[in-house]
Amino acid sequence: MKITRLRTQVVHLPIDPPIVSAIFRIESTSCVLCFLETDEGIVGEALVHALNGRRIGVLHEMIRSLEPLVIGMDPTLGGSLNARAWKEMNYLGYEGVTVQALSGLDNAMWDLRGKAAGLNVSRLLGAVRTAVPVYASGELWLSASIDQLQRDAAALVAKGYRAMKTRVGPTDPVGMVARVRAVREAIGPDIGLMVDANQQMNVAQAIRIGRMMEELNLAWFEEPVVCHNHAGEAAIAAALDTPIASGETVYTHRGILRMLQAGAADILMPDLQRMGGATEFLKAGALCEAYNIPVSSHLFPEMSLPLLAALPNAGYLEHMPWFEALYGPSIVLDENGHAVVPTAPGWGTPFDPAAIKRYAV
Ligand code: SMN
Ligand code: MG
Repeated sequence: MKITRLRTQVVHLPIDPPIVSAIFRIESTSCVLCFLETDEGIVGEALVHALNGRRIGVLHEMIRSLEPLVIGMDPTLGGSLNARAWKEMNYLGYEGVTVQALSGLDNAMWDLRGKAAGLNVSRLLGAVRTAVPVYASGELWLSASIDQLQRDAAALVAKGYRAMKTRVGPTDPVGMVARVRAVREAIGPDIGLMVDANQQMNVAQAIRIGRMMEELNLAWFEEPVVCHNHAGEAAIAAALDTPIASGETVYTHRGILRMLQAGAADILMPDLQRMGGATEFLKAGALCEAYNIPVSSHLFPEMSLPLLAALPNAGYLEHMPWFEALYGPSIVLDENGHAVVPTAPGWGTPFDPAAIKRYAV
């Protein structure tokens, strides 16, 4: 089998109503859909995204520039892609748009490999499980009132979720903790609850607010401080009983390795796009295993689910529902509130062609 063409399609997905975290107001996400076509008619699919439609053109252009790396390649012999991509990317560097673009090609290649073998990516890798613990991440934003937080949290439990994440900011610690407490009261003691500060606190603020939240029995306190401050993250992790989660903003397995070496967090959450695709995500997962650190995914639930199913040290799948506009209802919960791993070949969750037409730019 040989790859004959990289086809790309930009789509624009509105997020309505807009959502607010400590770092962003988000009104939409745009995606570059990547399709690797082959001489056997099998097509590998993946997506790469950019918030609020900003710089999606840059990402698209970068992806297009990598097409020569895959033309003529047999996807089941595609292990040289990354080594050749690093040479290509040397001048622009190994963080940012270069690596994010590579993720589109690498992830489409993994879809092709699964489809060529007739196996879901999870089973191609030798799956550890058929369902993965999942948390709801698409609600409970800073834009919600306390009443709405409680209503939305209760509704998530009613839908079958056994865990969910809310957001916090650095201002008004007492008010902020009251919001998290309100969610805890709405869901009871047995549902997992995470909070995410999106890097907007300093170390002292994070330790103070973290101590105020200890009694709420959080599953984790995420990205308390700026993503480069691994020493600060480590100080917060040492000061609090609540586990610290971080890692969504670092690049490739080397970024994850630096965090592990610094003892930056109790739970690492590599982002499939910032890793540079599944090949790097799996390396990051293995490094975390060596450090006895659980791995949770960041965004991209449809592609992250089969990967977490194959990691012995998998933690929670983040269920961010934005991409369901393209796939249809993609994350199915079982009776334990875990996400059922698809069994169809490749990622096992194909794009809906009608949805692509609807959202095409
Ligand atoms: C997040 C990341 C990107 C966009 C919105 C929210 C957040 C998360 O950090 O972890 O989901
Ligand atoms: Mg986060």
